[in-house]
Amino acid sequence: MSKPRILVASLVFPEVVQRLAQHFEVEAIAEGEQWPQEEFARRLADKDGAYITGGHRIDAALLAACPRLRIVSNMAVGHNNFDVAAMTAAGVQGTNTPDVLTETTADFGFALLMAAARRMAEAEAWLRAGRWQRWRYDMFAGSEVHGSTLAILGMGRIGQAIAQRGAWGFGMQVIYHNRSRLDATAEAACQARYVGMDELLAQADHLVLVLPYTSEAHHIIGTRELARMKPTATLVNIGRGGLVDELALADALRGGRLAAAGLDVFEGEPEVNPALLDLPNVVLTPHIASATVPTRLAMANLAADNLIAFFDGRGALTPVNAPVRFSQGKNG
Ligand code: 8YV
Repeated sequence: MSKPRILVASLVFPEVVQRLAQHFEVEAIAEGEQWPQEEFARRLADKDGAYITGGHRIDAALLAACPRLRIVSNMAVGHNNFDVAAMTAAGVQGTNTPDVLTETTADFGFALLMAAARRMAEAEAWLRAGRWQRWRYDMFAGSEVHGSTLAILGMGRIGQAIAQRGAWGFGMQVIYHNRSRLDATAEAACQARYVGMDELLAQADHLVLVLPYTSEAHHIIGTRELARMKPTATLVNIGRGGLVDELALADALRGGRLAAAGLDVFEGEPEVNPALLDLPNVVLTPHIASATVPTRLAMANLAADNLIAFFDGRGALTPVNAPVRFSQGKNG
């Protein structure tokens, strides 16, 4: 019986590639290489499975060109790069890496909130530029974090972990909006109160976006929403760049209609909108919310475990669509 063929299309820990190679015939991208979508599709055409980190789009056209493909394992919890309906229709299993990154990502979301509200990046750049001649009472005076109102849009696992940090660590009033309301036990665990979108925007001292990106959530924060927020408020985005209309945000930050922002994700990443790059009151980080060594290793191993469990017949561990069963006969 030949081993399933796997394409590892993004760089990942060498030890994880070695693990995969014990189970599969592996073709892996090498340091310095880049596979644009067409090259990715060409290499995937004769593979049974793919290991990716979210950069590649899995849609109907790609699936039609990859008749052997049975599973795509995403090393990320967000899977907006998957056309889940097309994958299900093609009998292709999609998997992601939930849970293992929850607390780490929440830590970073909170760090970004604090950095933006307390003007840390701006102050640091100023100090490094040698501009600190004397201390002033109003130097980099920002907004309060403890005791303020923390508003969370998207109350999944990461949203709840951020809420807990705010409520229990910083004595914040936590409000949230989500497609569905949490049950009473979950609300009590993070001391969070469910509100409508308008109230969320109006009450927020700090608004954190942590909802999944879908076409309905495209630019969920734009000119209209920003106008409803307090001019002293902070906006933090650790979800996906497409949640925010970046030009509207840059405009609000420049015009003093929003105090500060912290962004870890960008609509055209790795390109960053030049309108944001020039602003002092936005903290910009390169999509690193889950980036600790132990968490990235846990994500990488879970993505590998999904492939291993799928092809040995146990079924994927963390599927995002209806479970698909692998049978050796199907691919010959
Ligand atoms: C990933 C993320 O590191 O898991 C997600 O959805 O955004 C990050 O944790 C990134 O997508 C690359 O895999």
